[in-house]
Amino acid sequence: MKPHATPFLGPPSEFCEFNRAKAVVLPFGYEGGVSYGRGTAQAPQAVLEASQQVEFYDEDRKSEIFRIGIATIAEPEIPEDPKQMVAQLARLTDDLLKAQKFAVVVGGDHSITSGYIQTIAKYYPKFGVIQLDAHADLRPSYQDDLLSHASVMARIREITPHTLQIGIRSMDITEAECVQKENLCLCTMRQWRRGRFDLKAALSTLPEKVFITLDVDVFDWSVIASTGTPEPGGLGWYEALDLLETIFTTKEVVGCDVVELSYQPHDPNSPFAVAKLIYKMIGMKFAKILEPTPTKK
Ligand SMILES: [Mn+2]
Repeated sequence: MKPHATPFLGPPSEFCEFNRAKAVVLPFGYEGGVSYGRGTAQAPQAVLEASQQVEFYDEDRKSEIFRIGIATIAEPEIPEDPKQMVAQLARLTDDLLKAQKFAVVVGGDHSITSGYIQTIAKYYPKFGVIQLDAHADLRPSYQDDLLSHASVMARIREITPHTLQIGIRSMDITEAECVQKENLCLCTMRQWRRGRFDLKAALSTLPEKVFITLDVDVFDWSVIASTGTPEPGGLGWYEALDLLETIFTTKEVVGCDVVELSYQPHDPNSPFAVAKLIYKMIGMKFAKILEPTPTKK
């Protein structure tokens, strides 16, 4: 696979070599399904550029996470047609899983997740999907589009019934009925904030292997402001990191994507936060093998 000209983080070149990398960042800025704000097509490039400013050393891991090897794939030409786009991402992620990489896909709008999930289903007969998102994304279809970003969890639930949705604060009545009728494990942002959600208990109902799909609109605007369909009142930075840490230490995370960032030239903070988040998640994934980097006293 062709390496990206701006590798994630910009570490010394031997650490972004594909063969030795344990993690791979795949930029995939598909924007076909965005219904409100635009700018997701340029988001992966903005994240890669912002990532050059992220410190190599991570104070939580007490380690330079990049040493496990993080390769970055050149962004492909993405077809406009949603079906072809999903098939393309399924092929690309298949190549990465075949090579036993932990692949982080950087979107792009949320419709791309269907492609990655098809691959996960091929490799793992039983897996769960944890969605961090402001929106339930459970509409059977949206604007006659089955592959719309507003329907992504409906599509995923056709592949696996094991889903957990956290941070939700926007849904229509059909989605609310679906949650009720199918008894879905969904934690609204308000339930989360009131401390009425037992995350560990919810995680224990999921299979051991899980995929995390993180829509950046789950965050509060003070963390990430630039997203296609913003909703007030989301997760704080440390709150999200603690939540993710619990997932990564309780389950085997087999893949993840970060979607719906929108590139806005006046906002350098949002892509930087996404870059740092991705670095932290890679650190969580490989926490057990990361050696603490010696620091001078
Ligand atoms: Mn969303």
